[in-house]
Amino acid sequence: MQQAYAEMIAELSATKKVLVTTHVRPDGDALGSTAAMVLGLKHKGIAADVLLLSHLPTKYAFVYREADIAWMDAEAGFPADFSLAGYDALLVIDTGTWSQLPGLKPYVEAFTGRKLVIDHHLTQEDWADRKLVVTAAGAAGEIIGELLEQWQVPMSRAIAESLYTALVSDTGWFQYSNTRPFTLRLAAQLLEAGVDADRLYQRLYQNERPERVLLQARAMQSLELLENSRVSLILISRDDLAATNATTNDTEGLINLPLQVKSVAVSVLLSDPPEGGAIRCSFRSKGQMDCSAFAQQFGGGGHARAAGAKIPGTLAEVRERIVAALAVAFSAMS
Ligand SMILES: [Mn+2]
Repeated sequence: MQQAYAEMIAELSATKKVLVTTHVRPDGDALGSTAAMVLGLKHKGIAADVLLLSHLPTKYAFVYREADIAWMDAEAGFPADFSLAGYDALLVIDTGTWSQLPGLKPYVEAFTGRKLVIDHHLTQEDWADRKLVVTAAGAAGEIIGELLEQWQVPMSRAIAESLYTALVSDTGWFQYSNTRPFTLRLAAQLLEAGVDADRLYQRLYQNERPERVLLQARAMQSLELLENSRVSLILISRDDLAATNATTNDTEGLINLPLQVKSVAVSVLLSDPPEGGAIRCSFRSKGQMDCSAFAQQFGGGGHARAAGAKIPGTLAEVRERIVAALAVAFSAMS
């Protein structure tokens, strides 16, 4: 594994200008990891630009603002003058699959520079020239933290705050099973570098817009318990979003709420995006069911305990399909 880090560092050291990007709908890990990486590259005298495939989410905008990270936004299409031609390398962080990188593939296929991936997801596709994939890492931020240390980049407060945001976002503030001793050792280093954890906690968890909490209240009214209360199902319709003035981003984290029920082994959230297109399906498990395998039967993927898929159809149709597949999965288990 040390060798894999050394090889990625050698790749990056050979560049003068890198484009850093991450998955669509970036979360705290995606944004914190890319911010820390850009700061690390700049420290090494390497120019780095950021491309986001979605708008910068309001909740995490502070990560980029405070680290003084500029970014291009391709949510509404790629900028007319966008090109990879000026870059020595493309560095994709926190995903390794095209489905998470909408619109990017034609640019990457025409790109003659190095294609690099740093990720912690199980689901991978083979298109990169070099990959640093650590599936044991709770967050991509752990891999970036390790890489920057091996590259001897000093742990500035801005890097530390970015990485702390990455860690706490993907580990549920160190509560989920993906938290490992390394996660906490790195977190300790980040605190020593000056992270204000209380301020970050308030920013991330006590900073909600009322629209989001109203959406939660409405979504929870749709809660169904299936399979002997081992499965929870929440539906979010376009009406729910419209009535509460909430956006798709406001659904983040909602899937965790039913897991507080003791009997619930798997939580499922289906939402109908207001912009149209396939139903977004999210799956969370306490460990009995492999969500990644479950999602793969619908063309999705992810981790064993957290995965997702996009399934075409109406909310009711997709609900039927998911409920039927869950019945099969649970009959195989018991
Ligand atoms: Mn991640």
